Amino acid sequence: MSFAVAEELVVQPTDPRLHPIAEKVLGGERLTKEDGVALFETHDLLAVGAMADRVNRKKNGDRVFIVANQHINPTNVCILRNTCVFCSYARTPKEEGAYTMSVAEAVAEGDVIKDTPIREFHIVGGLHPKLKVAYYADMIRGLKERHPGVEIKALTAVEIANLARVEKTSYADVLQRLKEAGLDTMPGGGAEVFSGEVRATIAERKLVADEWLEVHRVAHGLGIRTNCTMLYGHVETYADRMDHLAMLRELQDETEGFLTYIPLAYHPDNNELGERLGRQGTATTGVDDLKNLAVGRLFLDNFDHIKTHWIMNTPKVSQIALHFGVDDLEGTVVREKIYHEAGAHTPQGLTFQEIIRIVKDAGKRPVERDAHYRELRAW
Ligand code: V47
Ligand code: SF4
Repeated sequence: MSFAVAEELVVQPTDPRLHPIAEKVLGGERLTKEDGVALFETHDLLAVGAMADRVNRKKNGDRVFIVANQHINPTNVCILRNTCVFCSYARTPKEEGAYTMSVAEAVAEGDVIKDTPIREFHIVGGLHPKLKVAYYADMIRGLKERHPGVEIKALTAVEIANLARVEKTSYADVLQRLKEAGLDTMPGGGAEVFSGEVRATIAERKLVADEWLEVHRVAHGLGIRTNCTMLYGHVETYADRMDHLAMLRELQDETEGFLTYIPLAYHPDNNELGERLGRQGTATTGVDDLKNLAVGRLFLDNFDHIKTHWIMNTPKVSQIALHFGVDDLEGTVVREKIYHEAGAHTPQGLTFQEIIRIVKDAGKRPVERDAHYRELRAW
């Protein structure tokens, strides 16, 4: 094929609204929130993907970061059980199906994976009215003793704020004590959508945007890197999505503490919101999933990594996403609970070999990472 033909094949935007945005992307200029809304509104999906792919390749080449990890959800008892109306996982203490693991049980959960050395435990759960910092600190210490070299990503900003409330202390005190026990990084959950109006509808009593951002600011100040998320595909508008992303970008400008951004696709089964919206059985579409990842890559110009959570996006859409600006794939997971309660039909875990295959089959290079995205092995 001649070079001229190859050049012809490079995706050009067919939607004229994307022309000024493409120019900004090519020139390395920061996008506005209005640009982001246009990217969500357009039907020119391939142009959005091509722009995001270009930005990603400049940052990460053909590397895709993978991790042998395991999720541990120590309790589903949550004081917000009746007000986070999108959540299918939480229970009241006496409700059927409520559980709280002992520290020993949670530590024993970490023994399940045998086919590859586990590198990261991801620990999140409900806001238990009685559990204290010592419970989580003992769990972190126990897992680290049993799995030398493992790293711990634990507790969302919402859980940290709840521990501070239960113990009548500051975010910094809670985080410092967990760091001393061995906490390495924090996951990005609980952000949902920052808009006050949306929060009033879907998560009335959850900590507000400024509080969520403050927990992460304090963590970054203590040297704890964190992730961030956005729960999309329910009642939020495109403008709400862009306001949310702008707040994340602003904090990243200030602290440079975020490692990766993960858009989370709303799952409508077995929760009050899905029932209210008449949405059961209708998860987000593949196009919206890909756009959320690509817009994240294009708008969050100060982030190195954009992660697809294959549990929610499916392994197939996640594989395609590797050509839509994504360089980070959620790991082996092992026993996922939160989204499977909400209707996810994906497996509860993938083997490390399956993850490597997904990446290689997409023409990309799998790179096993540690919690700080340092390269451990590449294929
Ligand atoms: O904050 C709850 C979401 C989050 C539903 O940091 C739901 O690497 C969809 O944040 N449909 C917790 N989403 C999980 C999370 C996460 C996941 C994977 C990786 C990382 C990371 C973080 O799950 C909650 C909420 O936004 N969630 N219910 C539901 N029905
Ligand atoms: Fe509790 Fe989190 Fe579910 Fe809200 S989303 S009810 S805080 S477990």
